[in-house]
Amino acid sequence: MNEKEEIIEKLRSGVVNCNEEGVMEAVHEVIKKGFDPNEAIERGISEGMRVMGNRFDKMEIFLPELMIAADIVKAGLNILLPEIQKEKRPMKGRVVIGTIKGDIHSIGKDIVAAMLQAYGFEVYDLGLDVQVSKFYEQARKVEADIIAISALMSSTIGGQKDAIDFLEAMGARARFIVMVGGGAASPEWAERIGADGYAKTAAEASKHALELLEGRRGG
Ligand code: B12
Repeated sequence: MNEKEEIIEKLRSGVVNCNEEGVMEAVHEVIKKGFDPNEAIERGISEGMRVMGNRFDKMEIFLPELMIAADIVKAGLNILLPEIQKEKRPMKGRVVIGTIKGDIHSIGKDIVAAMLQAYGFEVYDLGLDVQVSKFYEQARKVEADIIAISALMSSTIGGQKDAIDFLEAMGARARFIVMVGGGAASPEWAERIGADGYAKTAAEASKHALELLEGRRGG
């Protein structure tokens, strides 16, 4: 294993083993050695969180352990996300992003927001538990191109449809590209509610956002 792979593995296993010290050491090594922070987040930290998510689903771990892992992830992201934002690229478009009302899952959304920034988007992050009308209000205010909505629970996913219906009701649906994602969403769901795009990971979301925007601008 080369040095970069070792650090990525240290990030992944650090999250899985709730080893905050190990994750922090690895995060600082990523910066010191000049490795790509996107890759460290996607293949290291996010992957570790996905493993923990699956263990939680299978009841191999319980909520306290999951919350410790989530806190470690957030601490690591707090240091790595600003590194991504340092990479200046030409502005591609504006995105308003948030986790839908009733839903406080923020990790995936934060990663998507950071990755979009890395791809050159100007990102306005509304945070979590965001009311449907807020997406429209902020998008109108900043003249956004894309509204991106995250939902992780079957009890909150309906909010993505409500947000699209709200845009329709305001006569503004055609003005914005709407992307949906998060554990509860799927390509079928996106199609059913009339969203313009769906993606499974932050990297896919960023690529797809560019494609959708280029499509709208006529290539
Ligand atoms: C971490 C976690 C928590 C943490 C959240 C910490 C935080 N600050 O975010 C805590 C412990 C607080 C928590 C609380 C709860 N949780 Co929880 N949680 C999870 C868990 C384990 C992982 C989520 C995560 O962070 N994954 C890692 C990230 C990187 O992945 P991701 O979120 O999927 O995001 C990626 C993609 O989806 C995509 N993406 C994300 N957003 C978007 C948006 C767009 C536009 C696009 C294109 C793409 C995209 O890109 C991301 C990066 O690659 C999931 C289980 C799971 N397997 O997902 C349960 C899970 C989501 N939680 C669940 C539940 C029920 C709850 C609670 C009600 C309590 C409970 N009983 O466990 C509360 C919710 C309170 C509320 N009102 O929201 C359920 C939901 C069930 C359902 N289907 O309805 C799940 C599925 C667990 C389960 N199987 O029971 N949770």
